[in-house]
Amino acid sequence: MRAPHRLLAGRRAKAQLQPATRRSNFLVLICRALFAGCAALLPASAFADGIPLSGQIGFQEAATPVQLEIELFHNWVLLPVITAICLFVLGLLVYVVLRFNEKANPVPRRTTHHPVLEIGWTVVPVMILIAIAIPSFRLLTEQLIVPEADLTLKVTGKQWYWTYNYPADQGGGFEFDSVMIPPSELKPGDIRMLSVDNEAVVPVGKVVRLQVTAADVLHGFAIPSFGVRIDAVPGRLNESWFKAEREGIYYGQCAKLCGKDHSGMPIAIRVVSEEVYRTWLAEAKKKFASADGSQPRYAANAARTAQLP
Ligand SMILES: [Cu+2]
Repeated sequence: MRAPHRLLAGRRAKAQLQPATRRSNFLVLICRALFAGCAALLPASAFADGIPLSGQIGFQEAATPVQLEIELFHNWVLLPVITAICLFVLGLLVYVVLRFNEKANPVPRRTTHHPVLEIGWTVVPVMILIAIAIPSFRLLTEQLIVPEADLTLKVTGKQWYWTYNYPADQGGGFEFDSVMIPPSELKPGDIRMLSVDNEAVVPVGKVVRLQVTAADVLHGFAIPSFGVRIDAVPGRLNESWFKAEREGIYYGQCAKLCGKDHSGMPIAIRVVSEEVYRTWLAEAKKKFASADGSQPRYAANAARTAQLP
């Protein structure tokens, strides 16, 4: 049995936690337990980081707290609600078909209004929508209000590749283009339509502020494992953030129809340890210091891709 003072201290600590945080922590624990259970039944290859898998249903594995909350919200709120509604409507339809068909009910009642029923079927869906909207808006707010950031990554969408800029005041001061590797030049280990020549690199466990814009038309910067999806709009700077909790490489794609090579501008973010990040930063500084923009490289790749059957 626990000593009374320790019990009290535990209760006090619990009381200090926000109820929403406690609930959310509880859900996170349940989700992780279920995930671990399912993971044991599946081959290790099913959990490769940050890529969609053939035959996959559901989300890519979460690598940030925001994406984990999105998964919880979807799996434990939206799915049960929509399943219950579908079953209820199906039940009503079956009941109506059986009970009120011409044979079973030859003389129909002539009732046309039922105020209680009408108010009920208006108010109940409104209540359901409000119940869904509250956690949904909380999630949206969490995605868009950037906590104190450890580093900033500026992203510019272009037809049809991404440019990443590492600001000088954070040890950067360079930018580079990230262009998809054409299918004809893939090497072993590369992923068709997802691998790029230059990946963006960020340290693990750090809050990365994303500043996203576009140079020509609307693009969408979306990384499923990070729970990030934000429009890249010419003349406008949109902000989001992520905090990757595991090392690995995470892929995303442009999420706005932006032209003929919309499908050919993948996003690849490599999450590494702090030391590896420092080393990469020093090397990238030299490598990209004299880069004058690699639009010619994109043009050359595009020309090669166009020749493919
Ligand atoms: Cu695009």
